[in-house]
Amino acid sequence: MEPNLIQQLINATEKAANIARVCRSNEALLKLLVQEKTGPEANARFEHDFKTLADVLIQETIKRDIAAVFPAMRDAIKGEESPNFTNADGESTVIVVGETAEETAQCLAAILNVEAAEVLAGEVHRDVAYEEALLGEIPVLPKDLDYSNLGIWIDPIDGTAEYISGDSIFTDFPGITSTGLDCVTVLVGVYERTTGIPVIGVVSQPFHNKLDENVYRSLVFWGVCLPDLQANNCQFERPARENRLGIFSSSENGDILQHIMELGYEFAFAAGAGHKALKVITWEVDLYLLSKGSTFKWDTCAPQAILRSLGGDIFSYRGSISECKPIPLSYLEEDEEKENTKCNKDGLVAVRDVSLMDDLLTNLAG
Ligand code: 2IP
Ligand code: CA
Repeated sequence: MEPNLIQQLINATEKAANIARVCRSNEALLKLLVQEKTGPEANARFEHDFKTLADVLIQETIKRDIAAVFPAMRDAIKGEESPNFTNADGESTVIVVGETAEETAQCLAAILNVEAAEVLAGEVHRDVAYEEALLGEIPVLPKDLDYSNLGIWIDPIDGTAEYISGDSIFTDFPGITSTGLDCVTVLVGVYERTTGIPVIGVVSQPFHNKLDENVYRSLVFWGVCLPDLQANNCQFERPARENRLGIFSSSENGDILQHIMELGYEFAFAAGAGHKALKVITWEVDLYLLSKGSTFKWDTCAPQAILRSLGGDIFSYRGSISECKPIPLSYLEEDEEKENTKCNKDGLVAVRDVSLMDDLLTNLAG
């Protein structure tokens, strides 16, 4: 059977979730994770912290696994972190996922103790085939899909602060966590290189289902939106609620919140860009609006593809206001080079129902 990119992305995401979980459940690794970069126990040999290493390792693992099956995509699989680690003496180590667990462990042992290196390498090289009933039926992708025209943005761990601290605080709204492990997501988004349009997304919550102390199972959402194929496992009904509900960063600008309140919205405040976008996908909220440029391509590509498969989208906040019409976020590589940023610098508005944009644009333009 032909390998299926959606299933491969789901498997890669689950492997990422396993690595993220093992870093929290293994005592030696957790100690490294919560270690203060500047504290006396800090990893003095390297200027990056362990959190960054976990991110890089997950990112490089996903790259290797996807490129092995879809070599045409190899050069366009990108993430937040660079795989180069430089120590205090200016010596550089590149995190390389090897052919075998032994090779990878050897590379990691340049930075970590041997036990930690072996545990992590074991996860990197474990075969993962994630097949839960909740995934639904994964469609066969079109035969003529040009894989060399597809690029990938990876956020190995979104909500890193929540990942490290782990403490949960809940909002007044059912199912919506304000901070905590539920706000942590793994985001893998695929976009079309010639158009900059996001076409496939996988979002996983590695800590969604707590089975036991330190034992969690992921909840995985996927969506595909190609010209002749729209599918997803996100057919949620909008829960009954009196008012429209918006979700925001706790640092959102007060004047903007005031405008949105005047439109009849209630507010929930939560951490994690991927987590907030996911709440729009599940329709637990109607809107995620961020007026600042504090998210990046890797935060939005995956949820935007899923939202598009549902008839929703993620728009540029300031771009839409200045054009007086909804302008979707784009992943065109030439724009990125021109603007010299991977940031969604004009903010964003994520909606499942795009007709909500009319009201917002009329009222926020002023
Ligand atoms: C962060 C993370 C933060 C979010 C910020 C993202 O990514 O999702 O939670 O801020 O925009 O860039 P906020 O929670 O205020 O929305 P990362 O954790 O990968 O740095
Ligand atoms: Ca992020």
